Amino acid sequence: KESRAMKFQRQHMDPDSYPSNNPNYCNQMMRRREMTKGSCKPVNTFIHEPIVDVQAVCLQGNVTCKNGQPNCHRSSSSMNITDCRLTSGSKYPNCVYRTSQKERHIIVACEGNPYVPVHFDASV
Ligand code: T3P
Repeated sequence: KESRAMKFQRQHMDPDSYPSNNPNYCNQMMRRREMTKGSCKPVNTFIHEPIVDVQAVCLQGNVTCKNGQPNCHRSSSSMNITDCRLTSGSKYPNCVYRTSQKERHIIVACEGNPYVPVHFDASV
């Protein structure tokens, strides 16, 4: 079974593609990473940084998560990310996304031993 840590990697990690200006990036990646099965996931962020650097965020500044839980962490450095947002006219199974490149601090929730990212909370 897929662990929460593995799911985070599937949904949010893309270390090897440097933010390209491919307007189809999200349409391709949201499908390839299985976030368009059953429904179109409305918002999803991919992180273009080495996995070790993203795992290290769990040791960085502790912040409260949007849902009130205490286990979120804000990256001390800004990171290269791509936000994928479902377009308003898009109808399942045709999931159409807007792709936007950003450089932001990320906020992730961490869990377990080892203490690793399991949820992407926000970028700031
Ligand atoms: P997950 O918990 O699987 O990481 O908040 C609902 C989902 O939207 C959550 O999925 C994270 C995702 N999300 C992003 O990926 N980027 C964002 O900037 C925000 C606000 C949410």
